Amino acid sequence: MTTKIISGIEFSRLPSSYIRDESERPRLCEVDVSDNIPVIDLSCPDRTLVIQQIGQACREYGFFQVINHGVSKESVDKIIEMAHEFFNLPVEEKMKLYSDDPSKTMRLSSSFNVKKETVHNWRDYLRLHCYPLDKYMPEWPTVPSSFKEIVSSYCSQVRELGLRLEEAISESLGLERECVKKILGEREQGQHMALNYYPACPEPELTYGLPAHTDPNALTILLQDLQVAGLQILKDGNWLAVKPRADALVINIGDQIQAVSNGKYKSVWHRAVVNARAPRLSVASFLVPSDTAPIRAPEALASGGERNVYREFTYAEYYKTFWSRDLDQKHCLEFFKN
Ligand SMILES: O=C(O)CCC(=O)C(=O)O
Repeated sequence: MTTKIISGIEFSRLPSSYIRDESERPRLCEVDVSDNIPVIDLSCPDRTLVIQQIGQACREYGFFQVINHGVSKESVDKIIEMAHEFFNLPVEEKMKLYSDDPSKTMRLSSSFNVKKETVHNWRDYLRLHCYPLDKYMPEWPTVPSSFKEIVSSYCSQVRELGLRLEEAISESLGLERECVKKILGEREQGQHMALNYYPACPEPELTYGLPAHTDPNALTILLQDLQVAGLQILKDGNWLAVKPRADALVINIGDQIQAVSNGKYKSVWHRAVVNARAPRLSVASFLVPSDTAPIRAPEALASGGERNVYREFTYAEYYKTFWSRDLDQKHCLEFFKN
């Protein structure tokens, strides 16, 4: 990379280090925009129905949207506005936070894993650890001055939503409500956040914001820019564009829930594409197992005729494997198969 970050820098052509081989390009005209992923209303009083809808979405898509999710509109609006403000800061200001070391608990970086990848991605991102807040907040950015207040409030609300969803996912697998949460480390589960910024791209057909990947964590809660679409998921071998919806958050199953469900729910490939018209922003919140919790499917899902698809591991071990590679290689869970 000639510059370490791309937000705030003018490009008339896509630098060659971002150009994918012809066979790997996004082929944007072939993407399906006719469908949308399931929308689940969490305020529905019929809990059995909600659990059944969640189970079906997890089996068929690995993705769903939630509305009436409990994260306030005020908080959503504020974090989007603040994130734009952050990425519009002068390059020198942002570079004070730059690091390409994935083990850092707060860093601004670019692309995905610049030390491991051969082709770069058209994205800058600020990655934060967010739980426990009192441990990590002191190292968060202090510019814009509202950063800590806005992000901490958003994180707390998203965490509650994530824990509720883990309960519903547990029940949808026929398990006790608390079962999945317990395996992942109960309330000690960690939480990370990526504020993703994809600047307008001079040649969007040649590159990605993020190439196809699955998420290494348990559950992802994504807030999408309303103005600019870019998230696409792989469904039955075709890429499907997820239309941003004003009142919704996008949820996807990560690798850890795939492991805990013994492969019944899939951590689905998804990607972010870029466009020439406008920058795009997304806020991804990740619930992650506590570092030492033994990750394995409960007996109810891996007994009788059903063998355990994955060996037991810890998230610390998994995370190290995930970040030791480029992003769009084979599914990281393949390394943990029995
Ligand atoms: O920006 C998006 O829509 C996708 C973000 C994503 O997949 C990620 O942060 O892992």
